[in-house]
Amino acid sequence: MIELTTSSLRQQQHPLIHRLANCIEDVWHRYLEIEPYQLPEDLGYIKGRLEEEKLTIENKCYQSPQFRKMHLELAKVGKSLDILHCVMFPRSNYALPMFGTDIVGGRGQISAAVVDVSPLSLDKTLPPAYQTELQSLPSYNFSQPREIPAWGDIFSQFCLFIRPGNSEEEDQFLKTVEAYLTIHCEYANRQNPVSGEAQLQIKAAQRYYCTQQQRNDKTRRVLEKAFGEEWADSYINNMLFDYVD
Ligand code: BLA
Repeated sequence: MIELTTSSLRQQQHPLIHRLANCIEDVWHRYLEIEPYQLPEDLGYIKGRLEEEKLTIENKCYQSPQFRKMHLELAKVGKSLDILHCVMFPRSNYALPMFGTDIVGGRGQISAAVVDVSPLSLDKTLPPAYQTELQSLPSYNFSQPREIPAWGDIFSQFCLFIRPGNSEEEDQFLKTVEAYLTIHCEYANRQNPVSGEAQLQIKAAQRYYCTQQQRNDKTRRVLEKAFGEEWADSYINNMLFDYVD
């Protein structure tokens, strides 16, 4: 049932969002042993009101041996705003970065397209083998890079944050996300679990990542207008950026 409604929402969204949603699911299925992740009953398909416009949210969630929660969210606000949000939360016994991507657009134009694999280590760097793979990707000069906000100190040097200027740049963004995601899944498959002190550090770093993301006022404002302050706060803390202590 959720499967069907999810497929229908992406068909109404900006083509880049539709393509990226398909791409993310394809890579997940190809590389990882995924299983469904049980969402709280009322959070699969959500409708609210943003001023006079309808806000619809569709959530898809999976888990795998390495990932506690792999969350793909599509949201549509009336005819004016289309959103894709995706985060892969590693289990705390896997020393993996956080993969995250967000696309925000409306009326045919994407205003923000961001992707990163954010380090969760104390020294805030990615593992050397991981860096080597990212560095070997072809570089591309996007015409409209955007400035990372202050809370974005969680992002790596490989964070890509742009406003795509044309369809070629949209294609390049999609290719970059696919490449980051593929490197991420292949790297995850090569890792062995860690324990003890290392696991405590991973938990602390995930908590910091989530508390910084929770400070994104632009996300908060959209959700507050449609659902009110209390619901938005709970959704951000428990669904978008939850952490395990
Ligand atoms: C920006 N996120 C935004 C913007 C909106 C949202 C409206 C402003 C767009 C713009 O400035 O052009 C809204 N994003 C949402 C909503 C949801 C969402 C409502 O995901 C969910 C329902 N955000 C993430 C993740 C990353 C991220 C995983 O969720 C990165 C890995 C980044 N979004 C991000 C950044 C900005 C943004 C860096 C720009 C913030 C700014 O410029 O202040």
